[in-house]
Amino acid sequence: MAILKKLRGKLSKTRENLTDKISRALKAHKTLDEGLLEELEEILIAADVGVETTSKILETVKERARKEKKESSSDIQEFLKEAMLNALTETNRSGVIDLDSPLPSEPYVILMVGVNGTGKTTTIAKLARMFDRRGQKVLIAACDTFRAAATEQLQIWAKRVDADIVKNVPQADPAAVAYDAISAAKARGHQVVIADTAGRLHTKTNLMEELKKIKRVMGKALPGAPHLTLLVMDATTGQNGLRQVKLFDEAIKLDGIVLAKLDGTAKGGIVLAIADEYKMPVYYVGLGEKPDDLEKFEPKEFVEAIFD
Ligand SMILES: Nc1nc2c(ncn2[C@@H]2O[C@H](COP(=O)(O)OP(=O)(O)OP(=O)(O)O)[C@@H](O)[C@H]2O)c(=O)[nH]1
Ligand SMILES: [Mg+2]
Repeated sequence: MAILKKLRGKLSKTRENLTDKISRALKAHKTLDEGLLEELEEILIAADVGVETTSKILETVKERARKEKKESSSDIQEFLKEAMLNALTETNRSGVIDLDSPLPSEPYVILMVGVNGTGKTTTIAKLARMFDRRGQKVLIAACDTFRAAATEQLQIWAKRVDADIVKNVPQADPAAVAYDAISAAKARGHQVVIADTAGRLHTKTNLMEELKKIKRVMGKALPGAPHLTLLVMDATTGQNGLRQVKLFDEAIKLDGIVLAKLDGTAKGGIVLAIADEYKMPVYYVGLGEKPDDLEKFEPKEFVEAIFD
């Protein structure tokens, strides 16, 4: 499968750091003894799988090895793979909207949030490209009115991916931009609205209040909007990033995550921690800086890509 091949290439750092090390450890130990378990624990934690998730995974592996009386390297590897897949799929995925299917509402409004520099604006361009390729008209709302040059950056992206844009003057109220964008999309027949927002620290209460306001005002422009609120996380930030999930979710209720910059990290194990600790689905992963470098996150493909 072409996509699996691409994923494999892009995830090479995580493969080297996680699965290659696991293979070596399995080869060095012949049985699932304490020494091997400790080594596996170290490897998983170093790849950002998270302490709790790691012990859960290893517990499952140990239990299966004991029950099925199998502990060859290939058996253990298979058990590990399955335990990881389980951790990835035991999220609230039942509520996950498949953006490949016909959109449940038009315009379909997506709100993108996250701390500074995680990849929000780039991800918006990538999503816009994806919708455009399917013939869905996209309007981007330039709600980052805070950072100088944010609107220009977005405008360049919009042009590249054939999306329309609604903007306002610097320091304008981002909620007002969101309102105008949704009204424009309704009037001009856009199927998708994607709102860019300024990067903000999850610990800054006033900035989180601003996001709440954007959400509220979106709902006034179109009942039910935003339909999807996504947190863009930077895969290279590691365990610290996990607190972002919690605090953004508490403030504005997230539907899921986009994990950007997965190509640049050896610590791709972070997806396991997100899924297992927060039961939060990862919708997409960013695999580069270009508009086509976005892939839908499929747990099975991900595990295959890092193991085989
Ligand atoms: N390698 C890689 N780089 C990425 C990816 N996504 C974004 N970037 C880079 O990360 C940097 C920041 O991206 P932006 O999209 O501007 O991030 P942002 O969250 O909008 O930033 P602020 O608006 O300042 O909060 C840029 O240099 C992007 O090219 C990705 O998936 N992979
Ligand atoms: Mg931005």
